[in-house]
Amino acid sequence: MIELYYWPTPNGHKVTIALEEMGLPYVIKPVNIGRGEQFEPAFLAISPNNRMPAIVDPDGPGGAPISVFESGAILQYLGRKSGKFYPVDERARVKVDEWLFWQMGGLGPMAGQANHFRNYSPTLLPDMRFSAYGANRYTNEVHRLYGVMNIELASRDYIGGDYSIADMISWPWVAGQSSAMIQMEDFPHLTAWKARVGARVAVRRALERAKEIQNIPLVQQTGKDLEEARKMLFGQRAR
Ligand SMILES: N[C@@H](CCC(=O)N[C@@H](CS)C(=O)NCC(=O)O)C(=O)O
Repeated sequence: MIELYYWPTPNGHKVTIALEEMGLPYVIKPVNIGRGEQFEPAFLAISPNNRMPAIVDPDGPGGAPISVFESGAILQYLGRKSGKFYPVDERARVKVDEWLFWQMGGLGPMAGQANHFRNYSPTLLPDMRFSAYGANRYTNEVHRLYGVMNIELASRDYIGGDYSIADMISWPWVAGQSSAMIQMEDFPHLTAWKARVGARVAVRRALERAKEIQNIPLVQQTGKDLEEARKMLFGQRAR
């Protein structure tokens, strides 16, 4: 069974959605990023960037185990392994790859920064003058990126072709907290896609799996623990 190193965030949801869609059996190994479990040596051995998600497939190429980190690489690996939602035809695959990398280099990081500047910087760094600039810059960029998706989705039901890992990778960054900062009425085609993908049985199942561990608190919500968790998550430099 594939081991999924996971915490219920948009980047984590991408992989549960893919595993559910592809019908690959998996077991969730929670990585409590608020408690620093991403820095444990056993986890760093499979994910040297101290970020989840990561997977270990005991039945990798040649029947030997393989580990994969970075959600884009994980989805491509699972698509190749299952032969599902990642076309083999080169022209169709290039389309999926374009949107996959677009998400990895654009939508995910920009929405992540927008969430950070909007939700955390005012409380973490009250004396910093630049947080409004950061919030504004990244929120605008998410708005621009949503607009790009909206145009793509005006003429098709899914991103870059048939339903694929390109949809799975972007959906959590449109369906979750990120869309709360955007006027979604500006993007009717994107809104329809969000509902279309969100209605899929496998996507519903993936979000149910998240609930299994959502009861584990990310951080203690008060006092020193919260302070420590935020310092660890938001003040990282090279180790
Ligand atoms: N590019 C990575 C990003 C993963 C990522 O940012 N994961 C966050 C949670 S959403 C994490 O593990 N954070 C732990 C930390 O900041 O130490 C991917 O797509 O897999």
